[in-house]
Amino acid sequence: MARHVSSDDIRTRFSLAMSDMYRAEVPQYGTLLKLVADINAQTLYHAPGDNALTNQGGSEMARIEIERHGAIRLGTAGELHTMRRVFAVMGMFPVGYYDLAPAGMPVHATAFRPVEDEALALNPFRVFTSLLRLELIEDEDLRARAAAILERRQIFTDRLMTLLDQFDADGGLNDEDATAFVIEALETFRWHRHATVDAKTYHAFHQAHRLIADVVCFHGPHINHLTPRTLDIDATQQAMPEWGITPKATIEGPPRRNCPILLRQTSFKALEEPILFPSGDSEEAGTHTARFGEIEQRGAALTRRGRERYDELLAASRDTTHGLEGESHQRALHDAFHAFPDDEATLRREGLAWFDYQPLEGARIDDPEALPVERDALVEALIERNAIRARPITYEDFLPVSAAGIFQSNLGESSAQHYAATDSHSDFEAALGVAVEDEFALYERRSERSLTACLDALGLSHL
Ligand code: OOG
Ligand code: NI
Repeated sequence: MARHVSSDDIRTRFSLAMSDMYRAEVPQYGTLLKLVADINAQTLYHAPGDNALTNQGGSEMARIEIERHGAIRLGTAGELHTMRRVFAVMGMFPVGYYDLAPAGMPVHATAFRPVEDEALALNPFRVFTSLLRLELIEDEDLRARAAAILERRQIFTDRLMTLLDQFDADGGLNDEDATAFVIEALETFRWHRHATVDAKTYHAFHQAHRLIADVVCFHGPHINHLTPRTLDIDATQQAMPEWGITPKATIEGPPRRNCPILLRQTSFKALEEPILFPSGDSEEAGTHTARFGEIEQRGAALTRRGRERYDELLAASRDTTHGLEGESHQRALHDAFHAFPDDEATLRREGLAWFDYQPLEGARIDDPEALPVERDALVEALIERNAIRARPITYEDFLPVSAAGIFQSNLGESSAQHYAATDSHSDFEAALGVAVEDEFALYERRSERSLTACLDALGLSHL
């Protein structure tokens, strides 16, 4: 039997193919890639060898060039279930649950992404995948029509379904089948110029919520953006107009800091694209806005405690940042985050961010009995003695408040509606067919493993 291609390889083949497809479909995405590559090269050129911006080391720098995230919006539980199987072929698993209803979006979501260190280092491709919550559509008739339309559509090709069964039975795909898989899976993410419903139906859904029209009226869940990772989001945002791109007014997430934390994002507005509605025997021209561009800058993953502090400060910042844009918004946000420590040692000692530990070359401990036994104190002592070094772990996930801001900026501010806060975490997992992984547990495991490896290397595994 021919050898199986690794999931990491299939993921990279797929993400490159998707990037090529999106560049051909949305040329501004290609411009954005060039701009980000330019800014990243300049940032690295001017950065000292070892600094907070680039402190994640060589493997982190290697992945930046191909690092992307994208987003799709699905219509039914069945679609989400099959999508999970599609991503599993690429070594991508559901991490985190994002409820967007409190922010006025009738969807909930997860992020499919690699979870193991080696896979993340090779290519951390992620797809923010939301599922429409039809039960939040108030109009009963509209809800029933949406459900009927979605029930009829098949967003996966027959060949893809066969390949999924084959993958599940054999535990992998050979080279030829992996190539077929990439081609077939790409079809699900492709843009369709032809709406599946007439103009009147489209406008009825659009009126209820623009997101509903986007999910219900097309053959499939077109990829709506692909996001490259920049090393300096402020510089990129500033340069966007010179490159003919108009960014949204504010950067989502935390302010600029010496030690970047979590995720900062900004996007350019969705394009108004020509579409065709079926109309009797002919077609009727219309437009649809869904696809946009986005950039992101990633920093350290926060512990639960750090994240709580972040959420509190962000919520409190609303009082002073409200209505502000651009530089003045960032200044007010910066002030609002004054209380959040901004050096690695304090972030580590106060248990606010996750760190990865590596033994330093030639390090030896001759007096292990002199070391403290308590974990945190031990870590600090080993760092003090130059036996190990600590690096912040990169945040690999998303932020619900920021995601809502990105949704809104391309759907229009008026898109936010009021939905009763009914958490449907368990409905989502029932549709998915598995539980989503807990992002905090993944970071903790990674941190723990790296520390255990350090202790082994230093002959301290008994501690
Ligand atoms: C997804 C928006 C969320 C992000 O980066 O937070 C997102 C969507 O518009 O479908 O992509
Ligand atoms: Ni995004």
